[in-house]
Amino acid sequence: MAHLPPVARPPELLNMDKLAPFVDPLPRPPVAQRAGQRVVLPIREFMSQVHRDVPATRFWGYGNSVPGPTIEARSGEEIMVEWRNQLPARHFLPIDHNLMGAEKGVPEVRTVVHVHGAKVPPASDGYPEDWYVPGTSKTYRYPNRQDAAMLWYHDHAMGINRLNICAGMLGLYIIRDSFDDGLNLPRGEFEIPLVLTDRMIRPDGQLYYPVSQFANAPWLPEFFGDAVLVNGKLLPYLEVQPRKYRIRLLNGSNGRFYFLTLSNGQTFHHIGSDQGLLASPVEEQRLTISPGERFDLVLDFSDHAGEQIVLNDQTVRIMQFRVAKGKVEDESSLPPKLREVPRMPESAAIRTRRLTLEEVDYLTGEPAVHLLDGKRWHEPVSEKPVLDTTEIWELMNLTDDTHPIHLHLVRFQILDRRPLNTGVYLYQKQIVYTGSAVPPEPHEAGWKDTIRATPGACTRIIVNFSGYKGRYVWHCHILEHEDNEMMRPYDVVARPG
Ligand SMILES: [Cu+2]
Repeated sequence: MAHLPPVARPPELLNMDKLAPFVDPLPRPPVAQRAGQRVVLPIREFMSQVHRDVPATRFWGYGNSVPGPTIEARSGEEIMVEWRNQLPARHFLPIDHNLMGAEKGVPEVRTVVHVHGAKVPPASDGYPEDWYVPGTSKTYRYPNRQDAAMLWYHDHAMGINRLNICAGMLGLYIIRDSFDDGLNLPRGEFEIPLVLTDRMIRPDGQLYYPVSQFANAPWLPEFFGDAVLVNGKLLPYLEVQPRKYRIRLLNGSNGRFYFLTLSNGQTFHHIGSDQGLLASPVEEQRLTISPGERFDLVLDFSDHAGEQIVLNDQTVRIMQFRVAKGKVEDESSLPPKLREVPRMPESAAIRTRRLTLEEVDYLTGEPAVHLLDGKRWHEPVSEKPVLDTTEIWELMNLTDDTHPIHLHLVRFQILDRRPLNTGVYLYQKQIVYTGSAVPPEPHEAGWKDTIRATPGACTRIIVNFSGYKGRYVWHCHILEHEDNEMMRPYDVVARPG
């Protein structure tokens, strides 16, 4: 079992049960302004109200909103983004100086931006050690040579990533292409981004980040807040017409998984995964989304005129859809066939890597660390796939938790998950499967960049390492794990000879 450090008693927090529900309209993040191919985004401190009855909250984010302005780009059209660090000199969330890259003496406030899901040259990928301090800026190049998909940008600074993202440093990045346009899916005002982030909020509106009882080692292995922000608001409502909507959903939370249903039992038409459209829509009544994942959905309210429908996470209310009465013309489509997703055959792989996900508990009572392949961040690079080759990565999860694993640069497909005897593997390094391989769920059968590696199982993914040579990272997207060693560099290398 996980060895958890003792948690310091949190201060009084906002009582979510006493908060008036559905009094704030759902905000839509603004679209980032462009001057030609260029975007400039300041990273700064600002105040924003999360609820009508709660005093304004201090955030650190992009532009003036959480989520930040949405960057819109066309597939194949290169853009440049200048990310300006205009943050204050002191951090307002608890830094743990024992974590890799956050040692004493390293500047407290630093940032570097990664566009999650983007295929970019290494110098623009936001390598965690490429952070920079307030008063400086970096301009990154995004070639956008990839299919239409909803990506997202966020902080990736070494050792404080969980704090920076918790403070508000995230936003959406949407790539569009003519194929997607041609499907006539709901668009414009009928396309709604939904960004879910859970937070702990004090009655005075300010963010709280939990700490251990050790003043010199405040890191905790997980963060779950009971205040779930949707596009930066608590319990918002959205007025909709009785017609189809396209919902672009991101789980931008540090560690929370959501289990989403609609109060009227209505189905979600799942049309796309992290890296773009599925082959055909998948009907679901319950969605499970892990940190970092994106779901592209169509919701059809045409049979629900006049209804008030609540989006729930298990038993917790998240937001409300208010469907107008009457009938409207809906010229949009939900095609039965979307985009072809050619299955990558296992025979395409030139090598298979077996990589463990492990949790190490210290007998001394120190907090656990999570490791990839038993290695820490600073150990020599061990994964060096050759450019334009295909590999199978076997993610052997020997822990009791699901870890959402994300690889930078690439898109991949999941082959299967197979339960195994973790004890035998840990102590004898032998694989004893305890069941047969389970194929991906239908909504996972498209292109992915973040995959749930389930506990006590081997999750196999197949990856073509195309795009660029150079150094990237792969990591768990539970940010508390990522900040404490559950991240490794990997190199895409030239073909030998
Ligand atoms: Cu993890």
